Amino acid sequence: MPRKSTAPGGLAVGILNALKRTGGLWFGWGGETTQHEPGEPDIHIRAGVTYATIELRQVEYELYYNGYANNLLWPLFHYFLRDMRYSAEERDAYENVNRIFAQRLLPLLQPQDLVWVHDYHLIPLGRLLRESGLRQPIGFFLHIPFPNIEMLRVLPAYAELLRDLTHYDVVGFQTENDLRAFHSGIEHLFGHEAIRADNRIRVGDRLLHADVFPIGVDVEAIQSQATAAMQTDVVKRMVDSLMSRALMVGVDRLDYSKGLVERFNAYQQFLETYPENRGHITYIQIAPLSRTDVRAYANMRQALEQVAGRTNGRFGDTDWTPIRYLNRNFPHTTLLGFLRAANVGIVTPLRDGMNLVAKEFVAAQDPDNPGVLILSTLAGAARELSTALLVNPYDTRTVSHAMQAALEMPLPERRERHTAMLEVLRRNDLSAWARRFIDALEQSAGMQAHVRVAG
Ligand code: GDG
Repeated sequence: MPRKSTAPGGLAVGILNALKRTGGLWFGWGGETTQHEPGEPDIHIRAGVTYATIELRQVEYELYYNGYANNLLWPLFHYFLRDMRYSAEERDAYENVNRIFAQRLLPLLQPQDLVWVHDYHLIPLGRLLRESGLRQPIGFFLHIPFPNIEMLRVLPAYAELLRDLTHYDVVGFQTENDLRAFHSGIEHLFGHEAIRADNRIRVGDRLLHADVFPIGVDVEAIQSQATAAMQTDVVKRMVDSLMSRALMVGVDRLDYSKGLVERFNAYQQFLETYPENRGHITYIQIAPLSRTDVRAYANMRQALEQVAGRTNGRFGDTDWTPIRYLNRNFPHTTLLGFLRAANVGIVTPLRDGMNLVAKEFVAAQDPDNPGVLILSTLAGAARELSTALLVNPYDTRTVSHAMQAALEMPLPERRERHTAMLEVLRRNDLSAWARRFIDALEQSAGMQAHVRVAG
């Protein structure tokens, strides 16, 4: 569970909402560090969910969280080799912290519980739980992309990582691409015959179900929250401040994978190429700080401040600021209000497992007068949201043209594109996603049970 002070990422937003419906136990790092050996989990109950959170020792926070998880696995899985750093000490910490997690989680589990492990910080957890004698089904869902074997092989412990994944009963990915990449690793390690036609993988005496489970959003809740948010002071003040200018909005955790530098450059190009828009559009970029202790993030932050400053310095006027760039965390419902108010939603990650903001933007629109989504082909969401304006985020010239096309798009076309996307979102919303995964997990053991979540 994230600290209150940090921006909630997609993982927390997605699973917490799903868990509130099924009930169950959430187990994970509470976001606090300590100088001592972490004690017993802190347990509290809220809205039908039991939260069991543990602390990390400061040194483990450095080596495990900042180090192995966010300085190695995150960049590697997003194909950013330049930002990746490997250290054997960090690898030991990754194993150790997962072992502590397994030890602390075990006593909280009941025999009929299903266990659903989330994301790259916890890949070894399934094996460690099994080694401690846990028998019930354990599933794993990867929120970020999975790299092809040619990329994964860069990791010294790539074989162990792949083997760890085979200890789960169900392994879920966001897209077909990620599943195929996983297959490439399995094939490399265990041979082609390990992959069976029915999405099962056989390794030794274990049979696991590896499949695609694209995460969704709660469409109805977003629609009503976004509509209500339009009446709040903070959203009204923002809308008034536009003085009838068009609005483009981006909402991203401040992360190099989100393509913000390229996006800012594209916006600058757009103002150059289409000067008639100067003074008539405002671009609000909300980018709450994340992982501030990781060096690659500090470098990117500096680059962004430079481009934003340059654009505002060059094109701005006494009564117009082209980019409003905010490193602030807003309440989620306020963000939904901003998204609804926008004529253009801009989501251009260089690589992204799914990207919930793209889906939230679509769900938040007024169906009678929807805004236009510009979406990167390198976001998992592009597979489902195929009627967005799809762009390659590195191609800043094309992105700048897409901004113009979005602003000029006639209402019937906007509606048509939006209706198609909304339909896709409704078909595979957040509860459908969680249900499908849990069904797969239950089938793996033919049992009905409570859900326990480690995230
Ligand atoms: C990972 C994967 C995958 C953003 N700023 C604020 C805020 N947010 C919310 C957004 C959205 C969530 O955080 C971000 O989700 P994303 O999917 O866009 O990105 P990641 O954090 O990288 O999430 C991603 C996701 O997991 C789920 O599987 O889609 O690919 O990288 O809901 O609205 N929320 C609040 N204040 C903010 O300032 N309250």
